[in-house]
Amino acid sequence: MAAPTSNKPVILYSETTPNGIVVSAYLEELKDKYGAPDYEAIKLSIRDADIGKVHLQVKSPWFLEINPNGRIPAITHNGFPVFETSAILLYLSQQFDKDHVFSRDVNDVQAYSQELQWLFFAHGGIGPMQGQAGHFIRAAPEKIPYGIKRYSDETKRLYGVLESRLKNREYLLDNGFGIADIKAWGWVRSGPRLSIELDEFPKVKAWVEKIENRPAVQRGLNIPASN
Ligand SMILES: N[C@@H](CCC(=O)N[C@@H](CS)C(=O)NCC(=O)O)C(=O)O
Repeated sequence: MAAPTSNKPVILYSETTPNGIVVSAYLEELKDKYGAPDYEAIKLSIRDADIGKVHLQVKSPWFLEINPNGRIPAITHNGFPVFETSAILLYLSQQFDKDHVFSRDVNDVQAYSQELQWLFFAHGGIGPMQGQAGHFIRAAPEKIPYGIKRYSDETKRLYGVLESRLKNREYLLDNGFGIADIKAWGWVRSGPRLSIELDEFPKVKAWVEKIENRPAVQRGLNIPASN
């Protein structure tokens, strides 16, 4: 079966997970600031049990054409596919954040590098480590204390890096709230679900709360809506 169609310029394929919500929150931020992009959110199943049975499943052949990695989130913009959360955030910034409200100008070499550094830190560090902690704590068929400890400790260490970064600044970059914050926030907000309490990291806790209070972010948490 073919990909679902839409007459909107941007289609978001997602689910309300730590990776999914960063893209929906950012799309809502862009809409608040610029009134664009107009987009449609399509909810995909990430359940293995739905493979081959449910058309809107991440391993469906039509979706693998959009994201060969078979994971949410992904977008298409006028038919052009983009996958990986941070690549999506950067792409949407170049297309829609024309005043560099949420993202740095590639020509401002150091500011842009700072943005990439924190995006990569969150994308390559917090996401995978916390994802593995979640797997060993909640999903693994057997309880493996070594795996639980290794990934929980590493996640806490990374939160410690954020804590020191936020000691003298409100947001991760010098120039205020933006895509690096959104990317890291998506995971850090759910640390407590893995018993990684944010009270240990007061600056991080305050930063999460500030981001969470943004109306666009609140809307993003529920996009795509449940069926
Ligand atoms: N590195 C990817 C990670 C995406 C990811 O792991 N997505 C999860 C949900 S949060 C998923 O689609 N899992 C389905 C599967 O593994 O089959 C990104 O940043 O976009």
